[in-house]
Amino acid sequence: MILARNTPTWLYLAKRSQPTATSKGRVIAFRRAYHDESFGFRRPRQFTMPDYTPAELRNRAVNAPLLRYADALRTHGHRAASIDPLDLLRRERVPALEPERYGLPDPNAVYDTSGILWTGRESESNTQWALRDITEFLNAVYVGRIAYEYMDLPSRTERLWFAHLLESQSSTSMLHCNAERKQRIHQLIACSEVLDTFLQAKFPNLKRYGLEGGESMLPALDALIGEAARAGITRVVLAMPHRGRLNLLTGLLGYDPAALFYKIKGGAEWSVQGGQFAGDVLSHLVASPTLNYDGKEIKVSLLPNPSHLEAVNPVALGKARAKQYTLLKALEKGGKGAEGCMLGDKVMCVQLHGDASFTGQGIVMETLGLSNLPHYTSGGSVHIVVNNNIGYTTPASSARSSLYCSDVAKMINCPVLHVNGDYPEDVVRAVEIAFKYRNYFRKDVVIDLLVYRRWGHNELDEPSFTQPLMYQKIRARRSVPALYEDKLVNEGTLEEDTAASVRASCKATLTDALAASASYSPPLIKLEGQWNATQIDNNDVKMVWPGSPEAQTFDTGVDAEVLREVGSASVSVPDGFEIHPRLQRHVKSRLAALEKGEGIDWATAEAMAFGSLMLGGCDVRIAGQDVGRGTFSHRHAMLVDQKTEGVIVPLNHALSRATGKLELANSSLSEEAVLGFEYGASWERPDFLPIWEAQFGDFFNGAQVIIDTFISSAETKWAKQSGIVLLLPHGLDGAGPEHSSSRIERMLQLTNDAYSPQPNTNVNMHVVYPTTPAQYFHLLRRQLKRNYRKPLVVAAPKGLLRLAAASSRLVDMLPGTKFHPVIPDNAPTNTAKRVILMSGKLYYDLVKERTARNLDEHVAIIRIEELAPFPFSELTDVLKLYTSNGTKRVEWMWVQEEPKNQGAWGHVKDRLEVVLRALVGDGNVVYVGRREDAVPAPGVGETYRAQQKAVMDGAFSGL
Ligand SMILES: Cc1ncc(C[n+]2csc(CCOP(=O)(O)OP(=O)(O)O)c2C)c(N)n1
Repeated sequence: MILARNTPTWLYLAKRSQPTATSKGRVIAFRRAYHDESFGFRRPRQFTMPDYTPAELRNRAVNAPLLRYADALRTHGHRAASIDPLDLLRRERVPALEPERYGLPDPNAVYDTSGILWTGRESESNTQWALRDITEFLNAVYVGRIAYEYMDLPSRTERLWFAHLLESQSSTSMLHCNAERKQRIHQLIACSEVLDTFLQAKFPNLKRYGLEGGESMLPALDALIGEAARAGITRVVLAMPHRGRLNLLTGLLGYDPAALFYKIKGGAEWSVQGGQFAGDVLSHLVASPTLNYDGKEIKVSLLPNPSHLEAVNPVALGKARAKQYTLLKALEKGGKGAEGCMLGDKVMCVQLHGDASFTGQGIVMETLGLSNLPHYTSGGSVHIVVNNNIGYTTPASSARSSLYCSDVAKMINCPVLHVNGDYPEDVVRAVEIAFKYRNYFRKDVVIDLLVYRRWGHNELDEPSFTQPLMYQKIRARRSVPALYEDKLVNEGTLEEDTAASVRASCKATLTDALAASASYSPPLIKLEGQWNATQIDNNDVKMVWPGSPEAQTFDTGVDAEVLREVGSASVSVPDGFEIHPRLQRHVKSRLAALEKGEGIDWATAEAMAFGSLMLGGCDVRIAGQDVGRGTFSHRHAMLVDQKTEGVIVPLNHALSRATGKLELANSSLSEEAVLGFEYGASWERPDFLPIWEAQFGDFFNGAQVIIDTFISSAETKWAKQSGIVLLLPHGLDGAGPEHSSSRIERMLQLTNDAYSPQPNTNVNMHVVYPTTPAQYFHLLRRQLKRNYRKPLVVAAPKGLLRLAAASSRLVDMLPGTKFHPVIPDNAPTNTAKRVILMSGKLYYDLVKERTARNLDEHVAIIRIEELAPFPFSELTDVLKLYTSNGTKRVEWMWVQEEPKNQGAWGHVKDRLEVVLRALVGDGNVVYVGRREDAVPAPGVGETYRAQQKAVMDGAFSGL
């Protein structure tokens, strides 16, 4: 371990720490084996600290008061530490820190500290310390400008790890501090101040969310990225909000200030060919530079984010994990094997937060909750809360119910380091310690960086309207860079002239860049790296933008032998693996359907889509609550051994020639973070199919922020493609208001689908309501069998999953077959009196009812399977059959089971009119469905049935 090299104590610790299997025992280990490892990931090593030696234990008993005193300092030191630059934290006297309370009244008394303190001098046998020295020592470690909260960690090993590290390296200076490092810190914070001053002078009306007061954020990140690079990490996925973003971009991430000024003056950040790029605001700009620390390269990707604070957190986590898998896969492809590559070895997720948002936003808790879950951990994120103790105008006292803004992180037993941002060297030290923890244990860690905000929320705000006293204090302060400069000059690390020339040179760079911005033109955004070209079905595919004329969909059909091979692999059970007796029927009926080539249900079609993509080298991941079995107990893509609870994914082990993998990620009970995570993963590479399934469709509304601000808009705002699929079980079946509707109307409203036929349809996301397994099969495959990527929202089946009428034949999936946006009626068109246009599961009820009423000859039922983009031309072709010489021969009717203000009606109405007017000059369509309602469906069974009957009666009345 890297740590062991640094100090003798660490060598000692590393030698004494032995990897162990898992603390939870072998059965659980086995149960989790699939979840932790089957998708190619390796679990991080686990460490257990050995017990104290017998002599140490004896001393701990003999000197129990001293032990209590030392532990009190470790536990309560943070309550007295000088961590707040403004000293606004309510600090009380902390009696627990006084030795007298533990029966230790005499400062001169000498105690044996072995097994109690970890002074780093154990090897010198110098364990006899006077109480005065012990007090001084413990106060220096625990009651300084860094405060630690680690004593509540449930892991004894982690607690001891902290105590060892902090006490054996108790110097208040940085772990690796030298003059060069100090000068770099100075350069970063001084230039940050120069930028803020420059922007204020040149663009006084700009909201720049400056970093003044919080400049230590830059050396913090610099130290973190540098430590990561030195430890062998090659990628950092970084998420951050508005505060100080411009300072970070230009100060550390190499963002061209000319581009910044061009943007400030109203220019675009990119130019895009063939897209519908709208761009985003200044405080969401991005950069992905490759930085170099001591010869080690590290690529830092600052992700774009919406204004919704903290919403980007799970996106970053998902991207970081997916990136890790890309690297593992590349290793395996190169025949290197991935054994040496543990989670977090090469990729690190870093999340910056504001104090008010970190405590206030629920997605923070949801994302933290994912951090150590199988299928979700990325090997530990480092969180830095840039804590200015105020949010907009809300003081900490009204922003949180807890003492610290970081307290939410305690729910995952995450250590927290609070550090005073006025002291950049302490900040760097805190960051280095935090990184060591993350890298040793591969778990999340939080740095609460206490700073202040010199101006209002933005520079146009007046903060003393609401915080007059706080701002009196702030205005009386010299800036952080100025104070640090003084310190370095006083200690002789920096010449005054050098300090001045650092600032002058930063200013000159900005002045030149401002002049250059007049002739600046934004770069053409390109599809780079894995997004430039990929392999789909083992063929090289050059990727393009969705709006490009070259954008196309390839054949989604698959050979019958391959379908049969995949289908039977999907239910193959290895010898000795005991599946639940009731699943025997599931296996048999799938095999029988494959044999016959008909009666193929949705789960089989899905498995065949997954497996065929895997054979083509693509990976598939389906995430959400209980997805392995499936909410409706239909999928069973993950089987559980009845004797051991061991888990297999048949497609992974039985489809041996597949080079892609299937990951079934049973998620925590979250929607927003889990969808955000999947969405972040979708940004990683195009040969990957990420699917999020809601337990019931309506629960997506807990993730609405992700859908609004990422899925539906990222291509337009940020030129980001995503092939994510949302499976949202939809349909009224008597289950009441909340399990009936995926609110498909909202998805449709979010699309930019055109109201009339357009030559080039680049809709922001596709919304479909398929009625057959074959349609679903083609849709899933279509997601990857294209040279571009597009989000897909599926109103997914519930009751249809087992409905025999809603099954498909193998021939519907063979080469040459495809997804049909419109499914016509097979009945003769010349006898039809009415054409019912509709979408989704009601089709099967309508067909049954039509036959029951002997109306097969007179009513045509036409399914619109793809609602966005609206299939103008396909529908026109079908409806033409019901017209003669430009006049209508039938009555047009739209039938839906959803209330009128819901379902697809609002979306289709105008578009149907356009189609019909063009065909027959009259766009009139009769609406049949539920009337307007505040709920998607009633909770009273009788009412539901009466309403459903009324819809049916309406559909066939008057014939
Ligand atoms: C979800 C959400 N709610 C409200 C806002 C409006 N808003 C922007 S910044 C801000 C204050 C944020 O405070 P904090 O998280 O402490 O960060 P700071 O601006 O102090 O750095 C608010 C309320 C937002 N952007 N996102």
